[in-house]
Amino acid sequence: MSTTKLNVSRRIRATPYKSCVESHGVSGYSVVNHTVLPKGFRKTVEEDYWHLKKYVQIWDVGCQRQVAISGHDAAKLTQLMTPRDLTNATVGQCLYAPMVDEAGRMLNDPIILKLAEDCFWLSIADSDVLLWAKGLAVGMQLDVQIHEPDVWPLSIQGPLSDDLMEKVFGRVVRDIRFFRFKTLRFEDFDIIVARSGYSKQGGFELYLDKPERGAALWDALWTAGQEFNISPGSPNLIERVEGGLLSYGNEMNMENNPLECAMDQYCQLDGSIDFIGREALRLIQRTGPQQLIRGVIFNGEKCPPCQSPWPILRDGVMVGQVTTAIWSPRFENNIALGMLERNHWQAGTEVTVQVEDGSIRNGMVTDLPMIDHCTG
Ligand code: THG
Repeated sequence: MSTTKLNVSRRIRATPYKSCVESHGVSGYSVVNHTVLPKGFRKTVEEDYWHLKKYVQIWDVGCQRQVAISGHDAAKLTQLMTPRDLTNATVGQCLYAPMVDEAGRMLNDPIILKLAEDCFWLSIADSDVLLWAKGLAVGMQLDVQIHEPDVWPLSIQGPLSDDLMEKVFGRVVRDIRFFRFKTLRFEDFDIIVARSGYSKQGGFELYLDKPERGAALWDALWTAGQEFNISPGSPNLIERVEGGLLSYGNEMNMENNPLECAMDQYCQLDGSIDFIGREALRLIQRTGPQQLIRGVIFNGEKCPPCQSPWPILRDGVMVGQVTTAIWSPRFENNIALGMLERNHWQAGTEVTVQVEDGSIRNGMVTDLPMIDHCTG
């Protein structure tokens, strides 16, 4: 039985997997892209963490909404929206891409799926990309169609993902390369299956476009997953922080640029491609970013959730802010993501963290993803 009291409506949308997550005892939801995101089941976040690193989980990530851009100018508009070079992207490819405004500020960080030469899906994080895309298309008189398709991603994550997926879709799933997708058959319809997902444990994302078959898809995976000790789950905060996976609205927002977000590998600033915000980013690149997202590990008892940024100090002077923090059972320490000012972001830098419960903790800056030797 669900104990949550979140009322859904047409503004806060349910997903096609609603009855499935409820029957598994979902304990709470977040709301992303005006859609519910189930965040917990019967296990604690720590139990979920160990389970995710050992077995396989099924996640309702229907909140990963798609902005579909198609038509003659689809490739042009999609490229205008991101500094990531899409020139050599191939059909069947997924590309993690910062999306910026005219000042080079982060608007979103979607995964772009190239479905055809003239059709792209932006699988978005939590901001209204549809409005930005439509505004650009109208303002620039582009020949495109833009809409939010009735597509509901379902994620299979964990080291046993391949074994589970092979049982449902056949050996072909093993041939899907990282950040590529294939169209596969499920019962009597086709479904896009990508090797991607919001964890570092490996897995797949299934882009269901038949919401009325959501429960059937979930049930088939659930049944096949029994021998692999499958569990219902959700993006795991501990695993995500250790893995250095960023969350739009938490680690970054419209005040940040992608260079601060350590996304320089996704920014083509040599002038060879045309995108909105290019000159602004080139200017920032010339001086280098003033701050950078880094890992922080800090001591003391289990920290509370980070709801407002926590000051990071060095010798009593503020040099950054924690954006997300949680206790890691693997490091047996608190771990965090945070923005560190220049001259203070080098791994090994000793800092203190002002936690929201009033306590002051000793900590150290780490590389991302966090690896064992960071604990010293
Ligand atoms: N899957 C899909 N859509 C999404 C997310 C997702 N939209 C919102 C949000 N998550 C976007 N954010 C991320 C962040 C990191 C990654 C994916 C989406 C990710 N990064 C890899 C890494 O950091 O190791 C590498 C990506 C690459 O090399 O291109 O996977 O999870 N559908």
